[in-house]
Amino acid sequence: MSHEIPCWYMRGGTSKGPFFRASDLPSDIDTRDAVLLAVMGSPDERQIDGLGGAKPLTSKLGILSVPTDGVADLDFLFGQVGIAEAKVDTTPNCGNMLAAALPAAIEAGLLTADEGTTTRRVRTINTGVIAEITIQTPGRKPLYDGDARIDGVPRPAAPVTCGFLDTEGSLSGSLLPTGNLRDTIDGVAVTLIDNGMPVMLIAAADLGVSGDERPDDLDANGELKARIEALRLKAGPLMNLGDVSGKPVPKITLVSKPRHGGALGTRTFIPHDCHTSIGVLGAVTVATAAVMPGTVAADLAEPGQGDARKLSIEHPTGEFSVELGLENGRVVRAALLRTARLLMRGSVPVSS
Ligand code: NQM
Repeated sequence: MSHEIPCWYMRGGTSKGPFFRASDLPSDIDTRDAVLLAVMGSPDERQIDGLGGAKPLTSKLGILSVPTDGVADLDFLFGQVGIAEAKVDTTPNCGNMLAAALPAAIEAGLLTADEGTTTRRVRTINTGVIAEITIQTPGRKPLYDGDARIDGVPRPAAPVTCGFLDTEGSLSGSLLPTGNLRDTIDGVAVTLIDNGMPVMLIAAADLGVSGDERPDDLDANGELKARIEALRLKAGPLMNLGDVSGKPVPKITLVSKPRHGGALGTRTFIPHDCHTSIGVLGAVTVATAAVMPGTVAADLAEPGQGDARKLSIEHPTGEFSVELGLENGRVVRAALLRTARLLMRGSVPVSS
């Protein structure tokens, strides 16, 4: 016997995956995850029997519900689905998939749109981070076509603006979980920081690379990847994340001087594959480190000046602009642009 689960397949920023209404999925978490793994085709390196794209950025999903606590308008549960591993990890945030949550919720009939533009508070329930998201809704329907461009996505689309407050210590408990702007692990200087995403920053040069390599070339460098993983396993407990051997956090960002007029050069591992661009809250966290003198990023960055700054974080397919609001030297707000698109609406058959 099989039944069908309604599904909206969305691109959010530089990631994509299916979105579901929580009410359409089993309420028992183990049963729900078994269904989601079958839908995505995991565990299997090719995810050949499911919707997953066999890469971390395309093995993601979102689960939506409407909260009644008045704090947020929409709850978004992000799932990072293991590819070869039978695991749905709902621990971390994903700002890219978050960009698709509001249009998906309107498509799914969970929320109604305003005329013209629609702004709602979307809570990522993985960590409790709340973002104010604005999308275009002429005729009270999400508009996907438009002129906004983000690097890492070939075609322009309608803008999705995302504003974040209170992202400090999303999973690590505080912005600098060790209390230090820099630490040393195995003789390597690192900054351990979490402003929405736990990230270990390392100067690329300290690991013998320039930080300008193509992701494929970095992925092919087994020695570098082994070194990064050894450092990451030690960073995990220092960042209050415990044993991170099976976890997708912390991410690792190799930083270098900007080469294209931006604020900082980056190559980010998420955590085992090199990102073709950079994650959203990863970029917010890296930009935050860049404006904090004493971090390994600040040494190399061109961070600008003042309480309202726009930092262009360079990455393998272009740049990611993050607007930061500072008060007394502390980052208190972040804003950025994404785009999102409905790729398919339908239902997935599930054996029961
Ligand atoms: O940092 C990739 C992505 C992400 C996460 C990752 C993200 C974020 O590009 O908020 O968006 O770091 O695994 O979707």
